[in-house]
Amino acid sequence: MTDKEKKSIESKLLDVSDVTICEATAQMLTKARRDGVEIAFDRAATMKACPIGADSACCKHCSMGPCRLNSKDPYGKVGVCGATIDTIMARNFARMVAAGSACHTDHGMGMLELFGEVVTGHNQDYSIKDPQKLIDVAASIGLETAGREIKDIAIDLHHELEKTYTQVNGEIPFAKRVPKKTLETWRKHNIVPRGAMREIMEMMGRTHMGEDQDYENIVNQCSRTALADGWGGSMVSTEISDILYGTPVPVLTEVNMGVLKENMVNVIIHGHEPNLFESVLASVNTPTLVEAAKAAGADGINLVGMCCSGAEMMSRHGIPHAGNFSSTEAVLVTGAVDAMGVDVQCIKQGLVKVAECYGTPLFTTNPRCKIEGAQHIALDENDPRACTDEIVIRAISRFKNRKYPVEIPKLINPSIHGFSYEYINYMLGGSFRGSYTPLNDNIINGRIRGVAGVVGCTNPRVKQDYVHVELVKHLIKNDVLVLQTGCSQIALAKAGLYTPEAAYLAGPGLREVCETVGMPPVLGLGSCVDNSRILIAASEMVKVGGLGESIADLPVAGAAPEWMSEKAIAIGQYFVASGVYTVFGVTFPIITDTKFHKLLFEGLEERGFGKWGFTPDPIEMANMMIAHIDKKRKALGIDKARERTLIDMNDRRQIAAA
Ligand code: SF4
Ligand code: MSK
Repeated sequence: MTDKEKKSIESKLLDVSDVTICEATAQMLTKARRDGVEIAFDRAATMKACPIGADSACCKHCSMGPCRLNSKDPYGKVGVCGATIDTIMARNFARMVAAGSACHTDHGMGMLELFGEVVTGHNQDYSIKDPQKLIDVAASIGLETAGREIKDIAIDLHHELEKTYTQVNGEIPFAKRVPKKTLETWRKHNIVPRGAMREIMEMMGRTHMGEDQDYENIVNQCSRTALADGWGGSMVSTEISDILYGTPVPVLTEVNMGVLKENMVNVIIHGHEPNLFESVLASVNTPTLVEAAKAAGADGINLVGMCCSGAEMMSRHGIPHAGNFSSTEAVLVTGAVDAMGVDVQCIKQGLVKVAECYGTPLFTTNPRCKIEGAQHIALDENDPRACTDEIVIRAISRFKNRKYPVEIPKLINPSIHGFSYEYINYMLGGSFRGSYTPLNDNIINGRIRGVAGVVGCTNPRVKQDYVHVELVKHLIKNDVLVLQTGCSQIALAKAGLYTPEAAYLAGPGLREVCETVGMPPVLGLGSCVDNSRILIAASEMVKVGGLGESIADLPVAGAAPEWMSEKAIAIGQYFVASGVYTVFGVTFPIITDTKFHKLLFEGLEERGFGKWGFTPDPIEMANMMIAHIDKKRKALGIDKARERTLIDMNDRRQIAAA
């Protein structure tokens, strides 16, 4: 690169303080620039997003195109085949839903396949760790459990859950968990998923050139496909992971890049499926490997997670977490990572180059996700240790021969995670009367204004973590209890909100509840497939009573403030189809003042579902969600209770001051 070219790139780079509020990532981005290494923040600055694509105003579904419509005058022209802007945007959106749902569903199907191998005795490397969860899941879909052997229930459960993926007609098994009125709405619109493979296949076929060209009809199938993910592929994945590896309960852990240790062999696992990580956990605790690390001069082996597999292992085992999606390249810049193992999803190809610059071996482990330039060691689930021991051995060797100076940001946040649906049940009601009744009661009496799910990615096109943190702070200040998954919870953990002490940031009602129970005002439920836990919690709130008959009646809202992936769009659509108002930030692939926009942002709600919202501003986002929660409180007739509660609090203070 010439000096002139270098200068031109440098002039486009943003100030580090403008791209992230994560101090550790900022420190590493500064170091990367010093070292002449490029990471995603700098690539985002020099790669201008295509404005036509950002508006979803182009189609490349056939070779008569690609056709570009004018987002300033969307009805001014049509594609060569005659496709209108609404058809084009709906088809593009639908294919994002299909791709996102396919990712989660593929993950879930892999988990179920492993479960099948375990229950039939063909796999001895994994086992059923939570038989009670197995019984509960089986009972929830109507299987007989009383007096039966665990193995027999497990075989039936495996057989039944396979329908989630392969069934051609009928309703997926977890439709039985959906509140009655919500299910009636789905049936009325013919969107109860049959099986994920069928829905995704139909979605892809219907969005081919010359097939479904009615945007409303396309959106209907979008909902059906997304529901096959949320109440199907993702939910099976969560439930089977709990059965095989244990249902999370709150655990104190540490988050941020300071969890890396200069004097230890640092191994990072990044991706989504727990199978790899669970096996690495066994490897790093193997005495011979620990001895080998010590013989190489290390104090031991330090296993650390990132992104969603990190979030899952943090929730289940308290494994420290080094950072979210936007920090995965930055962490390599520390020079302290002795090996990074990845499986599937959200693995940036840019990792290869950064890893090379710092001499870190980067291993892909899943045949579905190889990356040019990375070393592939396949994880065979019938012999997982062959792969994971090798990763650890290579990490020890890299530690012994470390060539690069190590700079680890000295930042660590203590953090409590692992609030599964089951634990929330227990936490609120105790062992004898575990239930969501106290939650509903506190919503009805107004101490808790409502519940928000704040989830999803970080995105180098917006200041990392900033929108998540400001949004959540504003929500809890207004007495909204926040449930989180995925990379979003890591942003809040780094901001120090995952401790009971953070309740001081909450409004008086939520603070009182948090202090009584001893919980943080923000609860982490796991990885992005674990959004299914939020769906189950919402169903339980309906079942307990007092807050309406369907999920659409609940005073709840959702947000993905810094989303980037197609999986996030699939998640958003299954929340909307389930009845939840869902607001996205960053950008939204749509043109306002079109029929398609009106359908997503208004029409779906009129049909009994939730609806989409959009704003890049965190405070506006919080206010939109709070306004929706208040609208639902009013419809339920519980708005007055909240007014009284707040007046009571002020009254009490005034009385005390008098
Ligand atoms: Fe153009 Fe129609 Fe082909 Fe799309 S399907 S590229 S709008 S001709
Ligand atoms: S990893 S999908 S960046 S949450 Fe699930 Fe994070 Fe989003 Fe990937």
